[in-house]
Amino acid sequence: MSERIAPIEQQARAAIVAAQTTQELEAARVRYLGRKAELPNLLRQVAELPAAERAATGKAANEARQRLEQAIEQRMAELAGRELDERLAADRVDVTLPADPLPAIGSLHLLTATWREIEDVFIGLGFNVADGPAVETVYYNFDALNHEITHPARGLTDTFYVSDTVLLRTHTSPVQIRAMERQPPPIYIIVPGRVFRPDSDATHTPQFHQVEGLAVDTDVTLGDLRGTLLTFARGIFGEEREVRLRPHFFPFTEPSVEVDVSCFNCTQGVTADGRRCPLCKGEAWIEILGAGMVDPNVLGHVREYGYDPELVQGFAFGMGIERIAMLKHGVPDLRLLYDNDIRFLEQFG
Ligand code: 2NL
Repeated sequence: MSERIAPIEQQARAAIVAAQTTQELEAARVRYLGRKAELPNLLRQVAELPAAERAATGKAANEARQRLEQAIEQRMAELAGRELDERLAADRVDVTLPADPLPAIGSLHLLTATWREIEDVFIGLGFNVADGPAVETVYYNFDALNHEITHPARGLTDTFYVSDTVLLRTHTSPVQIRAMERQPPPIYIIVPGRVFRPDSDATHTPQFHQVEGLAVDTDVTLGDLRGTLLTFARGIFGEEREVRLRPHFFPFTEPSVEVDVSCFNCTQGVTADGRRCPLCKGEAWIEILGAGMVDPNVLGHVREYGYDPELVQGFAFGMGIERIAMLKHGVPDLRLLYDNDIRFLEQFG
């Protein structure tokens, strides 16, 4: 029996060396050392040998098995290492490559886009963009802007008060007072920003956005205001637009006007299919903002900074960014701007 051991071992060694994958090597292990393999079978038969042969044959077979097990283990480590290297090389990802297809990169929110479009028009006219604090004092928000002590906007129901003298700004006008304190005339600025009023219904949110504008110089007229707003209306709503100024009242301007833009959805209040225009309600005009000539009393509050109402005058205007965006894009409900429904947001890429 002992003479059969060496050829089996040799054959097994050849198979171990020939195995090129861990799978092939595992198959060789089963074939040469498995339950039904020749060498283990031989080992089981050792017990039946004559006593004189038993020890030497058993020892030889056992040592052959141990050598094979060791050889398999060694080869297994080698092949497993090689396979891991190959897998790592094949799976390598260059994280600096662009994804394919390119992922959606999102878009500006309609309010942000509108904010920037408005800025662009006024920057084109030579205005600078200013900003300032959202938490203001009663002085900058009302007193310096010629709001009578009895003006309803000053009441607790129309303004978020932090204390008797501190509030959340109800418009961005206070920034314009602050700007005049820092810079003598001429001044041409617009002030976009977040403002706060305690209204909350289908057409009002307690937080919204405004752009105000201010021009103070020598020889500034209502005609300059009209021309500025006409350029604005055409820049935002289309080159065919006209503007119309109607008398109004604001505490900080005198005279004051409300400004309409000619409807961009109809002609003379009638749509192309002959019906009353739903956008302007058949009026042919749409109100877009309020404006006026800066009240000399307002300039009086910054007289010491170079704004003598006898020497300079100015115009000012204010508009709601939400309103401009909704009119321009036909958004039917203010809340759509704040719900962040992806189906709405994606329409303004
Ligand atoms: C409106 C009307 C307006 C102003 C805002 C203003 C600012 C200063 C001086 C004078 Cl510092 N006026 N701002 C003037 C007229 C109208 O806003 O309906 N906004 C939505």
